[in-house]
Amino acid sequence: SAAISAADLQSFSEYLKGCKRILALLGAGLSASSGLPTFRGAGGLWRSYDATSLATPGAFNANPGLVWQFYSYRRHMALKAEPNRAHYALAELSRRNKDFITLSQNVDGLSQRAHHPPEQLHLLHGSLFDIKCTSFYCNYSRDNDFTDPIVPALAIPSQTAHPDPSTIDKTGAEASQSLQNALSQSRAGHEVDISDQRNPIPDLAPADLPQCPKCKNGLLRPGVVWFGESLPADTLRAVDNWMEAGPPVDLMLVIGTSSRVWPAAGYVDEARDKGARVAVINMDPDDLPGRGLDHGDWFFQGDAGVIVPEILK
Ligand code: BJW
Repeated sequence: SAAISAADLQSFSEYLKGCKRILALLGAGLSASSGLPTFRGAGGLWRSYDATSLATPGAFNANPGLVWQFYSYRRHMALKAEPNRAHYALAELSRRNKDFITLSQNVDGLSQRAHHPPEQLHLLHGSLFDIKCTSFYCNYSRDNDFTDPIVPALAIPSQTAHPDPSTIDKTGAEASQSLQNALSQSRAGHEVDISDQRNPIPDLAPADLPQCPKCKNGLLRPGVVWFGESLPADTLRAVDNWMEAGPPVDLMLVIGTSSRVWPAAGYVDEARDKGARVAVINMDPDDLPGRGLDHGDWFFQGDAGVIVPEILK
């Protein structure tokens, strides 16, 4: 890519050859070239909502139907998207180097679908496809649920146009009919984006949303980490163990993240304190991690989908 200077590419490649312990932090920009919108900046809107304003327990409690429509749309889009060359390049580097771990803030499942070795992939913010009960007293959860839509009422219009009869019960069929009516301005037979601003967002009753099969009392929710919630304890522990275990960290890759969200962003300075040189891959030269760039760091400006496979080659 024209954005990479030959000198930077050469010094990075030379350094990479001698690296043993490598850490990567991934953000939404990695999946931008797979067509998935990021959270901040251009594309950070779902309909009229700021995407980050919906990613809170308060938003879910206030309007679970709205928040479920946001996540149902994101599940659908993620399933339709394909991993890009950067996801594959990172998976390949993991296979070559068992002392390389990746901390992903992404919940879209694209690294897993690019066959990233699971034991080297730590999901800091959970997954859109893990589902858990919201009831404080219930511990129900299930992973890798790719049902789309997860309940009929959450179908987007292109799905309700040709409903799969096997997934629709009576209540669900009624619910999906009402969604279809609510979105009747959409062009029949086309893949209609639920983010289309002309269509009103249907009001969904809690009864139409995913229900817990165990306690039969709580609503289910996506197994992602919302603002104010703790990151998965076992994941944090595994990352800490890796940090503490070995010799110094040689390299920290920071790919497609605005580095605004904690504690994820804090790993960059932690790796730096352990000796790591940092390589940032981002479209925006202002989105630098922690203390910014040091002498000996790299900044590769541009599309991660192009740059990451180029520099890891
Ligand atoms: C490209 C590109 C291309 C585009 N190629 N690049 C310390 C200080 C201040 C606040 C806190 C703190 N510690 C904790 C907090 C509170 C809070 C926080 O960080 N707030 C800040 C925003 C101020 N953190 C938390 O609440 C965390 N929990 C926690 O700390 O618990 C303990 C605690 C609780 C309460 C108080 C104190 C402690 C939880 C954070 C959970 C974040 N969850 C979300 C939603 C997940 C579910 C979902 O997907 O809906 O995670 S928010 C959202 O942001 C999502 C992302 O993973 C995360 C990071 O965003 P990311 O990936 O960086 O995306 P963008 O859009 O921001 O950036 C995209 C980048 O790509 C840009 O730079 C583009 O330029 C670039 N780009 N196209 C390359 N093609």
